[in-house]
Amino acid sequence: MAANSDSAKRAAAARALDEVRPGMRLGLGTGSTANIFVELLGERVRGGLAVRGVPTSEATRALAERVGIALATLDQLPELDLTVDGADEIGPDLALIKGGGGALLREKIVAAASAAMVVIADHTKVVSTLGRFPLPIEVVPFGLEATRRAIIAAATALGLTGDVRLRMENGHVFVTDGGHFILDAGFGAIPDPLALAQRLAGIPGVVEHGLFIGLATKAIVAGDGGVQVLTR
Ligand code: ABF
Repeated sequence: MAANSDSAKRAAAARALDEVRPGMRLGLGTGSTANIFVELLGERVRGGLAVRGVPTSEATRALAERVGIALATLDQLPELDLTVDGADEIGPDLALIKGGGGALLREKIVAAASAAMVVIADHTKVVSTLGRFPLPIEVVPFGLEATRRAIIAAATALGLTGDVRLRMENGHVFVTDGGHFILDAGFGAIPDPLALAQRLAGIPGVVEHGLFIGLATKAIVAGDGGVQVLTR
């Protein structure tokens, strides 16, 4: 059915629209798959569907405004009904790696404020063990090298090794919407994501990491075989 990645993303995004009810307060994700969802949602809104959205990035804010979705801040709507977002990897129990797009901090805050989180993706994102995709870790610029070493030490304690690299973009350090940097940690397979998440959360310079554990309630995954719904 979904012959390529784009049509798979579209199929997953379209299926996620079935989760949306009138009056819902929605978290709006970031990335190319979430963008398709926002565009499709915009079509529904222009057809009369009343919802309010909280964007997870400035990029999503701009897109959602353009397609006519009524927006609010998370302070105005601190409890959301549903967040629909993409992911870089979907592992067992719907544990995720997110942050390839650099929006992981707002994405996690918004997901945590939502009663449900639906992940939309093409089937290539589903893995049996997280870690093929380098783990994004958002850090404060102050003490960057000390924080980087603390991350390596935390991983080493769990038997994980690999490069931890500062994310660059067009020859400049990538800066998040929150004014932080991102370290991409290529640890390879992460057999115990919770243990790593707990250790990373204990490092002072780490603002947030891209392991989303216990947040996704459903994943809608599309590929050549059609659309599949995964639950925890
Ligand atoms: C966001 O966008 C991120 O958390 C993730 O890094 C990325 C996925 O993007 P895409 O849908 O373009 O693959 O969801």
